[in-house]
Amino acid sequence: MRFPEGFTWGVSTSSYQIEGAVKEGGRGTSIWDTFTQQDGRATGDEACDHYHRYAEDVALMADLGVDAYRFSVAWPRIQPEGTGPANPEGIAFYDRLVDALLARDIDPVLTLFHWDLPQALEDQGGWLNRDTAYRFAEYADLVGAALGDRVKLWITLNEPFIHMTLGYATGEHAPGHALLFGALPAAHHQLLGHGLAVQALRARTTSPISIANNYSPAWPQGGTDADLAAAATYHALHNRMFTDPLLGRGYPEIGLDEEVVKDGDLDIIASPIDFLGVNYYNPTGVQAPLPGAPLPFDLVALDGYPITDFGWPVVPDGLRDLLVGFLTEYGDALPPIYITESGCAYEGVDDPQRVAYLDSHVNAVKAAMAAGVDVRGYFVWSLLDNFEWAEGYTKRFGLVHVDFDTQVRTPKTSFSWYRDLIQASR
Ligand code: GBH
Repeated sequence: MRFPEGFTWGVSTSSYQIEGAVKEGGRGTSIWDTFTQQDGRATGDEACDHYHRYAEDVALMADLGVDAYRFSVAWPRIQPEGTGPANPEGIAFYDRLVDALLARDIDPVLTLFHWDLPQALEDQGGWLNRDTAYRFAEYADLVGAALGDRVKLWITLNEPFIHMTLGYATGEHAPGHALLFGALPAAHHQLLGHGLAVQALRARTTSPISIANNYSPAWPQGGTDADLAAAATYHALHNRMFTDPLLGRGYPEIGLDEEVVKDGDLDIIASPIDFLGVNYYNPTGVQAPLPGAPLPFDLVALDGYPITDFGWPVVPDGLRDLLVGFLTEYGDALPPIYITESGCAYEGVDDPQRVAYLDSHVNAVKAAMAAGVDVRGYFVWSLLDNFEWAEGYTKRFGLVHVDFDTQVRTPKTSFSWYRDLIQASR
């Protein structure tokens, strides 16, 4: 089976991971600036210097032959303090980027929030504060007003589950709170902000609008009822919590405090979306917790699979199962799907493991499509090696190698492979 005509091949990045220039263009401070200033951590101060080198990066994408580029807007470039009118210099940067893409026939796919919250909003409680949802809608309106005529697909949030978990439950990411289940309001407020932003954007654009979720099939390790129940609980938390309410089904039972969810919130969250953005890396192994453990599940490594430089298992079947599972779970309520991130960390400019990884995952998408899932596009994470959050610059996900001393870009073996795949599927 060939990919249908009009299937979108793309690459993804995010603002804090590539832009650098954190003090330029009137940009305010984000939670990631604050977080990385501690304990000698790597920072995104320079990252890939994309803020200055975007034209070179767009030229690389034109060579690659992609149909679309998914990037994110840094909220603190648009509203340095998280509120108030748009900063013209911030808008101007994304204006230039969008026009450069369109000039090369590359569709701009814009994510409004990929984790770099203005620090001023974190000072008011960040996503634990319900107000942040309303601030987010105002920000969405400003970006919509500026770019609504040219962006081809809109994505409100990137991976609210991961942002809640690593940012608010374990503290591995900014803003660094370790609240365990106390983090759940950060999920609800992100989803509320998503719904409000969808409504704001509708007035500004006719382009499709959605969200990009991280999905991980919960694979029970061990066959006891308790193992199956633990896997179901993890599935509800990681996957269903960020999908059921979008599709009008309300929240699964995951212990979200009833007082956090106000009357009318679920209607706002269920504002119709035009597609579902799916970021997939790997399934999660789940077992019953030991007696007295703090969480209702125990996450365990999946044995028997190759692993990437990050230690994550390579499981293309997980992607096929995930997509086919959506069809079973949501049926007619399931909108078309874009794979908004898929990729892996490996060293080297010659990267046959990345080629094998991407090839097997593209085939998993094909298999899901053959089983009836409506997938419209596939975006590789990432165009460039970049700032990999808690791991700094030690994990390389790019199709293009970046020398972080010289900023020299070198296309990898996987870049040529992806270019050939795109050409062959036209
Ligand atoms: C995405 O998050 C982000 O959107 C992106 O910014 C980031 O650079 C990219 O992925 C690569 O990290 O079961 O122990 O093997 C991905 C979130 C969380 C997905 C950890 C994979 C594996 C945990 N990831 N998960 S494990």
